[in-house]
Amino acid sequence: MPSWYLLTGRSHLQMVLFSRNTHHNLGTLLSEKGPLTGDRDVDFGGLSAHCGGMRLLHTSDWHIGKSLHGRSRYDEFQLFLEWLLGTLQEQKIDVLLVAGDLFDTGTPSNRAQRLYYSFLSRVNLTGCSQVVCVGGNHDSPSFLDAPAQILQGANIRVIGGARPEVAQEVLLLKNHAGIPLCVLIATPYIRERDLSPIRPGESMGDRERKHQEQIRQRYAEATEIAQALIARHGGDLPLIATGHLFLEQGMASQSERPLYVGNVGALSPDLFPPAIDYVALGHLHAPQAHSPRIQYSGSPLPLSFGEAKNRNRVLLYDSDTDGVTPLLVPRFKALQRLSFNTPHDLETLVKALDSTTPLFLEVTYTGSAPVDLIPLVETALSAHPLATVLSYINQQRSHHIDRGLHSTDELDLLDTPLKVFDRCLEERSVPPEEHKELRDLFTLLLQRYHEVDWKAW
Ligand SMILES: [Mn+2]
Repeated sequence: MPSWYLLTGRSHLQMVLFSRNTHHNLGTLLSEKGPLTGDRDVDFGGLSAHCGGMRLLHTSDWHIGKSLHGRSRYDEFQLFLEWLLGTLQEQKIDVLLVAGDLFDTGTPSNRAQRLYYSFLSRVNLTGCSQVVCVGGNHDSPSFLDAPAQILQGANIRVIGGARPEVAQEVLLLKNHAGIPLCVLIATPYIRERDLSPIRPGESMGDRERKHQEQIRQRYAEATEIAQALIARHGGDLPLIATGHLFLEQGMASQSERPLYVGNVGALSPDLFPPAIDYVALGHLHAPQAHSPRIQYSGSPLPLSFGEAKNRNRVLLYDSDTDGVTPLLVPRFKALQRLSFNTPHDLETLVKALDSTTPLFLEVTYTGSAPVDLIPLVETALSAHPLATVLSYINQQRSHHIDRGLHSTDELDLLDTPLKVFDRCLEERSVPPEEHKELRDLFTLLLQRYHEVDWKAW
């Protein structure tokens, strides 16, 4: 059953006959060209419609497939994606941008992939015209890019890794009727090897400065190409950019993998030319803005207990007002830290818990008297069937026990490769003055290891 729809862009107004089921444009009936400023209501022969600018939804760092202390969270990822589909429809979003780290690893599980593709297959039904996903430092560029051609047919653009030519990352996005919505500089996470080979004798500092300068040149070049494209389309399309990177003064959480050794190579926000109207960033998991124009959406779910108090959100950019509105993501499962000194404290804390919603807990005992931690906590929580303890930390014994491992081995404390490396330095009596350099080198090796696109060939 065809329907009338009024389709608008910044410089066009068009009335088309549109198939409600297939979204196919069946023919243009009326067209008006020329700059339209601000919102206005238009009346075409008794059929009126609201004419506004482009509405873009920015999200990042989904990390589909990531678990928490061995506990999978597929139900929460699914609920988030369902919520996002509803939000795209309710908020009349034209463009969805995902600024990297769609998956937690370069080889996501089949279940994680099913969630992703099931989501993408339903975006078109929400009225959203364009989806653009760029790769993050956790994503495998070749894995994301593999289905790019087939997805492009469904108005889903994927840029998994840096393209050889910057121009290939500059996209003109159009709505279902073919009217331009915006120009997007779709920049994924840029690896050092994407830009230049390492030369013998270069220090880490030299390499970092070179990498930063090359990223700056890339955005400058992309902006020039984008501005020329905008000029060819009437001159007033919004210019949007993405990035998956660490900006100076950014606030890291516990769940990001460092991009640079000690994050000393953080980038300056002035690398984004002022011609860009909005910069949609990914990488940092806590919601934060450098300025209204340059923002991190943050991850939609808290990915570690340290992020339990974050107000996770997605961001809505409206090109008409040039304003950004946060849309809070519902908390599908609460994460909470309980820290207690005496069994009495524990009882008080447990009484204050909400027993009506599902809850993941991290429990820390800070007292000095010996206690049998797990039975103590299990008894205290017996009236809270919806609460699940994922991690016990007994500071008195300096033991960290992950439930399910059934181990009190001290190695459980060493939950990152760097902590294991530190222990090696200690045990091999390496002089302390050598620690920093060795740790930096080890971190660099780890980063290199994570950045290998293992299944690219
Ligand atoms: Mn991330």
